[in-house]
Amino acid sequence: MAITQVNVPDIGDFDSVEVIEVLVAEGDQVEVDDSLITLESDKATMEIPSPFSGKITKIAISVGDSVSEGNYLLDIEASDEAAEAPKEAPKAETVSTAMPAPTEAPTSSPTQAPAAAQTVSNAKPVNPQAMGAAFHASPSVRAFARKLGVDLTHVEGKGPKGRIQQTDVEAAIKAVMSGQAPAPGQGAMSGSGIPPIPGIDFSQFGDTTTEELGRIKKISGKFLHASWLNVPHVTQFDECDITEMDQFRKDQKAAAEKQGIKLTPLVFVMKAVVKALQDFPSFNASLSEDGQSIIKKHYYNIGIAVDTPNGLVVPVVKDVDKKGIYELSRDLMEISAKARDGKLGPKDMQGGCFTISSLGGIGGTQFTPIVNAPEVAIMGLSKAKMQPVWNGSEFEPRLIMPFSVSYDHRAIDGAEGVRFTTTVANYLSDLRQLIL
Ligand code: CAO
Repeated sequence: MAITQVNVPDIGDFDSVEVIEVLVAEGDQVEVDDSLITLESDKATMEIPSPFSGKITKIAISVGDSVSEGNYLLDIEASDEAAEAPKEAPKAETVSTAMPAPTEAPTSSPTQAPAAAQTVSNAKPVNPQAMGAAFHASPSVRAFARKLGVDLTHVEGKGPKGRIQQTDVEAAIKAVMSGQAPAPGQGAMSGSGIPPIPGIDFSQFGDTTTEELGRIKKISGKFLHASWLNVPHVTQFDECDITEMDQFRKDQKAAAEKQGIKLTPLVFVMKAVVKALQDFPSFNASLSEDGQSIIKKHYYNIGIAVDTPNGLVVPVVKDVDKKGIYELSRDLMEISAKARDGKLGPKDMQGGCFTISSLGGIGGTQFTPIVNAPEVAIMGLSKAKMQPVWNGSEFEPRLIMPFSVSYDHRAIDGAEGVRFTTTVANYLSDLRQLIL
């Protein structure tokens, strides 16, 4: 059986390229096209395929050597059919010289071209793979990663010059499988590959106890995280003068109580918000799943964030546009009681268009609520306070309520955002406008 010397084939304009991988060992059996060596220039990585099947009898280069076209790489003892094949097989058409194989492999340095009599430049043309700026990896490593569905942009290369090796891909898979690293895209729920927060053993600093999160916190946490990561949020801060509104509320309070109704500022805000949603339909909307369309809703259901001992829930008050202040107050009392008793059904929480989160009964000056996706906007109410307001000739005590609106910037522009908050503030400062 003939021993055939394999040299560096035509590698285009590249000269003196580094051997970064020797993919075979002496004694290995190879088939036609099996990758033998990987070369890397500053622009591309290239694998040298085997021109025939046979056994590797000698390897003349090692990782780190520099080689050019014609340099001696290794010897293959071609199998019987393979020895014949180069003449017949179409793949062998690229053989540039067909000299008899040397009986002894030359000992020349890989950077020197072997003597013509010893040279069989038989390799097929290589397929250089351009090196992206993102990572360096040989074609065999790329192929390995592709086979296992690993995105190499998420793999840290530990090879020379940060090159990604097969062992790096294996380590990345192992880290995900063992839970030490999140699968790329998993943490983000949208493929953003967020670096994980490292786990810390806090007991090294003092006593700790660990309590599992409640069911509602786990569920709402997932939705909040998805919205936080998927929705480009903008929060517009504003404030409104609710002096007259609150006076009206107080005037109605006793009468309302007689009917078992507790009147709070929230119901007035709900009415003002709905009127503003009618003025600004893109706030009463959702984006289509592909993000290419806006779905405007012609009904006005408002979600109300309710704080319960088990966590945050958002029941929905339906048809707010069709209801008066008393009816809305009744609905609000009913859903908050159901929420706190853990008796809300799925229907109570469906169909919302816009959400209000009111912390006004507790305190705070401003906060940035997270959009309750797929809705596109949410309002946060903070505690109203008496403040001195300049009326042009003197300071007047006025009840000022700070509020914010967070919105999905894909659906709503900034100018529209502030027009919306200004409009809500106007309605709340003069409730008569709601009946115009
Ligand atoms: N400024 C000043 N006072 C306010 C106010 C505001 N913005 N909003 C409510 N108040 C007053 C009410 O008038 C009431 O006082 P009176 O009894 O003297 O009239 C008191 O605060 C308590 O109101 P409330 O909270 O019981 O009622 P509400 O209608 O304002 O709110 C509900 C109902 C269910 C929204 C509320 O109880 C709640 O759960 N809020 C928390 C929501 C939450 O956790 N959001 C955060 C989401 S993000 O994590």
